[in-house]
Amino acid sequence: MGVTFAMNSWVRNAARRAAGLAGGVLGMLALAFTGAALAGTGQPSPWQINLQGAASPVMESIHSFHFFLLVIIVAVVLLVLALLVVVMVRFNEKANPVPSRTTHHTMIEVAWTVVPVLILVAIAIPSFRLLFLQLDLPKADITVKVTGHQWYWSYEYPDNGAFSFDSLMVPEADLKPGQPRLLAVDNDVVVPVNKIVRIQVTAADVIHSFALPSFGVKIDALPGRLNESWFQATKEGIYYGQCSELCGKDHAFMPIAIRVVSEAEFAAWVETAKQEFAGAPAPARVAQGDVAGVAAR
Ligand SMILES: [Cu+2]
Repeated sequence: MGVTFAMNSWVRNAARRAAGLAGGVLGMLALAFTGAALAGTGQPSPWQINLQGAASPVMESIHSFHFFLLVIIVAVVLLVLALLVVVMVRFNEKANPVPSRTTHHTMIEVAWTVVPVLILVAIAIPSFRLLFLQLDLPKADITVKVTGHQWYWSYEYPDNGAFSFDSLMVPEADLKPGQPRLLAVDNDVVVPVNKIVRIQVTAADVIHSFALPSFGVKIDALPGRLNESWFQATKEGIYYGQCSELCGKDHAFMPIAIRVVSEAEFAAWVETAKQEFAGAPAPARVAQGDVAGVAAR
């Protein structure tokens, strides 16, 4: 019981200074966070240091959760830093030539066990809530089936006439003005704004991963399996993603482009797409072949 944790004035002042510093750092982080969140929705932006801007309820929740974690970790780091400084200044050989021989302090030991547990529980609750939000599918307005191939994506619209098409990256030499390098594709996926889009994701050859940062979607595309997720795009515009599972030599060259349009524009696009993509090989058949292959094994 000999540990002297008396709050003398030096420690009290240091604590006050640390609290001021923590407030300042948190303020700066909040500023950086809002600044970064305003920029770069739909695609990465130069010097981006934060997550891409949110364009779906799930991504908004990911942003809040991310910021919540940032606050906790900054507080923990500052507390540990303050304790280290106190130890270095107050208990170095010169300041404290005869060290205490105390080895245990029940209250402190209970506290440094219980406090981290409480922090973890505080993190776990919103974390599980977020997982459920991502994977517990609401009633969908439309379904898009996504199949990953080496090295492009193909899409099928089972609710809208079951047409399907392949979507390949636009090579750098063919980019039109405004098309981002390594992200633009020849055939965008088109979906209506504010509608709940269920995506069913599979692969025809190796494992890929369908990832769209602004919608908070990242789900593996596995041969012989059908994974599901969803998004609800809240803003019209074009949103880019990339394959996020190392799938071979052109892994970096199979981007995803989703164009979010009004309901009327979507209906018009469906009509032209039905004709444009009539007779295109259905990627579903490839995937079903894989499913049958797995079942037969
Ligand atoms: Cu891939």
